[in-house]
Amino acid sequence: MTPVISPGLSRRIRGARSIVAFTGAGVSAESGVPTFRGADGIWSKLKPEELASMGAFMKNPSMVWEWYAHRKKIMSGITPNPGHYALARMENLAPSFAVITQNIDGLHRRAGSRTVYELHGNIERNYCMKCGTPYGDDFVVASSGVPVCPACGGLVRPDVVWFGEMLPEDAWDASVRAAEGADLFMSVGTSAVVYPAASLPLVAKRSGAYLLEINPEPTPLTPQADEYLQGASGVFLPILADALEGARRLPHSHT
Ligand code: BV8
Repeated sequence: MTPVISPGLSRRIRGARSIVAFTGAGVSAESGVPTFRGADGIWSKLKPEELASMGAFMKNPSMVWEWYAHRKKIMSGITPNPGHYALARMENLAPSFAVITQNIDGLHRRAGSRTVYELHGNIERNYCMKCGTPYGDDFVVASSGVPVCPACGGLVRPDVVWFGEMLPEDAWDASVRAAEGADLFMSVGTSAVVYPAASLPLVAKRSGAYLLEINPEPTPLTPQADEYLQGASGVFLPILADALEGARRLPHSHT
C-alpha cells in the first residue's frame, strides 16, 4: 500500500518559498551504497577514527587507501535512485531549492540536482596533501599502492572530510545560509549524529523552518522534528515531488 502524506504537508510543500533537503547515507542506500551506522553499516565492522581520520592515514596510508579504493569501486557501479531524482524534480518546481549533503558519492548531481553543497567532500576527487594538486580517479587507479604526487612527491588523499577536519568553508557557509532561509527543511536519510552537519536541522528550525524528517528509523533529531515520515527516501521523496508538481499544475485561482 503506497504511503500517503497529509493534506497539511501537501499544502506546506506547495506554499514553500525555500525548500532545503539535508541528506545522509540513507538516501544512497537504495542505490546500493552501504550506510555507516545501520545494522550492516560500515562502522559496525570498523571504527571511523581508525579509517576516516588524518591520524589513521598518516599511520597506515595503504590501509586507508585500500578502504577508499574499495568504496570507490562500489560507487563506480551505482546509479541514482528515485529519491535522488525526486529531489532534482523538486528543484525545478520550487521557487528556491538546495541540497545539503553529507554524502560523498556524487549521486545528487548525477540525478540532475544543480544546487548541491557537499559538506564532507566527494570520493571522486583526490588531491596532493603537500602541494594541493588535484588528481582524478584514473591517476589513483593507475598508481600501485599509495598514490604519490609526481609534481612534489607528496601523498595523494581522497578529497573527503575526515574526523577532526574542518568542513569546506564555502559549502558550510552556503549551507548555514540555506538553513537559515528555509521555510521547509527536510532531514532525509541521516542518523543526525555527525557534527557540525547535524546542527543544521536545528539552525533551520530556530530560524522558523518547518522541520520534516524522513527515515525508516527514529533518530536523535526525531523528537525535535515538526513531522516525521517513517519510511524510505525512495518512497516518500517522489510523493513529495508529486505534491509539489500538482501545485504547479493547479490553475492559479484569481481571488
Ligand atoms: C569537526 C567522510 C572539528 C569520509 C565523514 C563528540 C561529540 C560531538 C562531536 C564530536 C565528538 N567527538 C568528535 C566530534 C566531531 C566529529 C563528530 O561529529 N563525531 C561524531 C561521530 C560523534 N565531527 C568531526 O570530526 C567533523 N569535523 O568536527 O572538526 C574542528 C573544529 C575546529 C578545527 C578543526 C576541526 C568532521 C565530520 C566528517 C567526518 N566524515 N565521512 C568518508 O565518508 O569516508 S562522517 C560520515 O558520517 C559520513 O560523511 C556520513 O555522511 C556522516 C553521517 O552519517 P549518515 O550520513 O547520517 O549515515 P548513517 O549511516 O549514520 O545513517 C544513515 C541513516 O539512513 C540511518 O538513520 C538509517 O536509518 C537511514 N536509512 C537507511 N536506509 C534508508 C534510510 N533513510 C532513508 N531511506 C532509506 N532507504
